[in-house]
Amino acid sequence: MTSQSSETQSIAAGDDQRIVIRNLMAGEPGENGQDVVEGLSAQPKSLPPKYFYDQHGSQLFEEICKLPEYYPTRTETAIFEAYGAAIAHLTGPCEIAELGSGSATKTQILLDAYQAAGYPLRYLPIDVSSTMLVESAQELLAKYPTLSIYGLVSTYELAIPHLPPTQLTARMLCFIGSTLGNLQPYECDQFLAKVSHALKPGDYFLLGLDLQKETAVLEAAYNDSQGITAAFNFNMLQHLNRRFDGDFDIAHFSHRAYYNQTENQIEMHLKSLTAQTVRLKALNFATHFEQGEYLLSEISRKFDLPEISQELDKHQLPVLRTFTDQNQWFALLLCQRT
Ligand code: AVI
Repeated sequence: MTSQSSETQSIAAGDDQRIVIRNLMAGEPGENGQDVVEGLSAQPKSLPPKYFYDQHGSQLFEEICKLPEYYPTRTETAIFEAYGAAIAHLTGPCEIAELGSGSATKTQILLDAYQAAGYPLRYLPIDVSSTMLVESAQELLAKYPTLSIYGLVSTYELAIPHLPPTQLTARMLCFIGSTLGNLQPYECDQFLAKVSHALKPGDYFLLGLDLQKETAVLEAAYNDSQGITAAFNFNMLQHLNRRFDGDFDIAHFSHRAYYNQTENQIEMHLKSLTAQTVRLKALNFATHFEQGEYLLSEISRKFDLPEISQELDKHQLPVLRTFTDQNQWFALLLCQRT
């Protein structure tokens, strides 16, 4: 990779310049942990799910996606395989932007469909991990000779208003994997407002959502028999220990995940097994846990199609087509900005 400025970098692939990567986080202050202090001072205690994703947490999440009990990833992948060509046909030529692009595995199914349709290929991946972004971009450039890439190392919030002008006739912004479900309803509303604002009339929004279903299926997906989801949950505490010089002892917590049928959401908690005080020295902060006290580490909302369609309508993002699997466990919604 060759540096053009502190913020913008480009990778030369052979002698063509098919890729630009811009780092929007370069000048950002690091985490100051204020959200940790707020969450641990609240009643009930909670932590922002972004603290799952240090390097180890991201690896554990990749493992979760392959678990037999964790149906969302393979179900969504199957929907992409079945309907990638239909999506390409409906949108016509358009560039594909993806929030939280990661390894871009599912997006490659779309790129294959756009390539097969003879469309120009332009991809705008957005991810907080620059390593992941650069590695997956290099793989894609090698696989698709006509592809051009404009990547942003960024959070969703920062990236959405910083997307570059569209080069093709339209743009499709993808937010897949049901990550929308990890946002509280008010955050979801703010997020959809930003998406709507960033798209032009005629642009597309492709949204992957996990749907409401039998409690047993949902609870098994977050309580896998190999304990990978539990390790993912505990890793949040280990991450905080490292980051803020903390003394969480994971032996004094247990993993709890259950479906809240009133809120239609999986809630993942860390349950304190003893009365204990935990310190985060770098934040000059200590908190006390009662024996049996729960700390909420994540919600994962499960959606109802008519309800989310109404939400999308409210944000000028009506659903053009819904693609789902045989069991109606997961849905890909192709929305078009009005
Ligand atoms: C990233 N997100 C959509 C996952 C989910 O299912 O809510 C995170 C996860 N948490 C536990 N397992 C997977």
